[in-house]
Amino acid sequence: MAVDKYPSRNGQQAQIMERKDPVVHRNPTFSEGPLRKDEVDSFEKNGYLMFEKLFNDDEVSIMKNELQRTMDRNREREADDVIKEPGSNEMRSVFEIHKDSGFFQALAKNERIVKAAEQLLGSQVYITQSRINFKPGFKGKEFYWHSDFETWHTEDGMPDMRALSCSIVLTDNYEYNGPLMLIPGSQKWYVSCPGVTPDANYKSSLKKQETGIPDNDSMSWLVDQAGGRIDRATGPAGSVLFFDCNTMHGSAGNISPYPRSNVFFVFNSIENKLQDPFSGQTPRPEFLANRENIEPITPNKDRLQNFSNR
Ligand code: 6CS
Ligand code: FE
Repeated sequence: MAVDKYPSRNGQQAQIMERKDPVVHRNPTFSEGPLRKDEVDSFEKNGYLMFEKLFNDDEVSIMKNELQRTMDRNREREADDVIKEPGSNEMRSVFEIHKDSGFFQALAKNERIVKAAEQLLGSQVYITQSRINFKPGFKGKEFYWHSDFETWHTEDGMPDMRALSCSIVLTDNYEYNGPLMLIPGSQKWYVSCPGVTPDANYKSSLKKQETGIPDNDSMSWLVDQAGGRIDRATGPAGSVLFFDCNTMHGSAGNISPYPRSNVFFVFNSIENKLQDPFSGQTPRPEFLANRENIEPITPNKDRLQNFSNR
């Protein structure tokens, strides 16, 4: 098995280690991307970058319509890729949407987001995971603090930190409807988590993550290194957040009447394909971690209107 640069959940105590990979993988072939130098530098420093209204109101209304169709199609479906909120039958997430409808397939290839991902990751990219998070009003529960990479490395065998999430905000995100919170600069540190991974952990972790979460001391240390700052991804529908795979993030429950729905695409470098999980366990299912028929994305310029089902 490959050397484990980022051990975690191996029965040891929690530990903070330095990141061993660059945050921005600068590559002259992809440096002419859509992001300005100050935007690239800001992503490198903070571990995330938000664009207000990267998609306009017409595009957002198409996306919301598709979101509703996805919800309606999946509501009665008992399947592993449809996740319900803990303690209720409300929908929490639907996975693998980039293979589902023609619309989300096209959105995942939209050049506005793909070219930014290529520029930051310094290579062609593919989608390793996608999902919609619904965060319904009143009933949407929290996502506890975590680094996505910690899970993707340990449970999915993602070798290096060379992936990022692109979250397209489909409802206005306020301080009070459970927006994503991020710790600036946390992407530079890897929190090796205590405990071991239970078998088939994903069956419970997608509702409520209890393994692969930082201990309180490491979490406090990360917030201290950020000067006590915890940032929030608030903004109008159509805004897009890019965040590094190792940025520490989480979100609180939503007791407001307003849902907080997002589409997530996780872009991984084509040079960072999944291997065997570093936990030594069997790989998670394809709907969470794509391994089959991996091809780099060809960015698509087409208008989203062309793919709408309306
Ligand atoms: O287990 C996973 O892959 C997912 N879980 C969380 C809480 N965030 C990232 C990812 O979608
Ligand atoms: Fe996450």
